[in-house]
Amino acid sequence: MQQVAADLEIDFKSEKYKDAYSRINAIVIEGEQEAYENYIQLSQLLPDDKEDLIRLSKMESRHKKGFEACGRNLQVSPDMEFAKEFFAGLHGNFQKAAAEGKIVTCLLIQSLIIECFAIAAYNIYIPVADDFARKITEGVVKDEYSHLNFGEVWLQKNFAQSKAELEEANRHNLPIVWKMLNQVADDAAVLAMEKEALVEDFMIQYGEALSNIGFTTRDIMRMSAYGLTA
Ligand code: Y39
Ligand code: FE
Ligand code: FE
Ligand code: FE
Repeated sequence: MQQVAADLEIDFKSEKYKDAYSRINAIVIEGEQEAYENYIQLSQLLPDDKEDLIRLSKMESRHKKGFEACGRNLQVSPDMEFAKEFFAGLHGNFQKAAAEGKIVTCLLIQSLIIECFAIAAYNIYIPVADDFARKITEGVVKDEYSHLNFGEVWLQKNFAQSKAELEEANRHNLPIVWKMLNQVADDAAVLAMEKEALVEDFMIQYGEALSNIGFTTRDIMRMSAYGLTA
């Protein structure tokens, strides 16, 4: 049974909650900003999909504004320095891939890994969020499914020539996600978001995405095992 904020009597005004929120809120704001930039960069790498990708980038910048409002609503100032550091690994790998024109790697990092991370985090957050943040997050998560879908459709169409690069990019980037989850677990717990629930939801989304793209169950098992011990 999913616990809800009302049953847990979460004190959104406590110093402990606000302290944890200053980092989680910052992560989400920084994530949305980087997602905005990543889709702009992808629009330059994929001229045929330019309009769609620009549209996605605009959604990301709206998400950022929504989450900034969530922080203000709780009178929390987001710790942006922490958040930049938190994303540094995936950010660096995306930048490196973009510079080398490795579109498949860029799509795996942003449209599969980061979108699945966002979907898991927002799904787990919604039932335990304050009323203001819940409404914002419900709107945002619908968009994130459409971003994941963009990546799935593109990679499914180009599966044969992308498969090897996807496996390589998975091997380099999935361990980073587990490190990020471990880093944020204590703060997430203060917000009544359990690490086990985050991991479960992430693996369901990511596994489904890999399956939709064309990987076999056997491939997915093998790919999912990377970095689980990170
Ligand atoms: O595509 C997007 O909008 C993704 C950038 C946003 C990522 C949000 C990352 C959320 C991780 C939060 C971890 C909280 C437990
Ligand atoms: Fe977003
Ligand atoms: Fe997104
Ligand atoms: Fe390698």
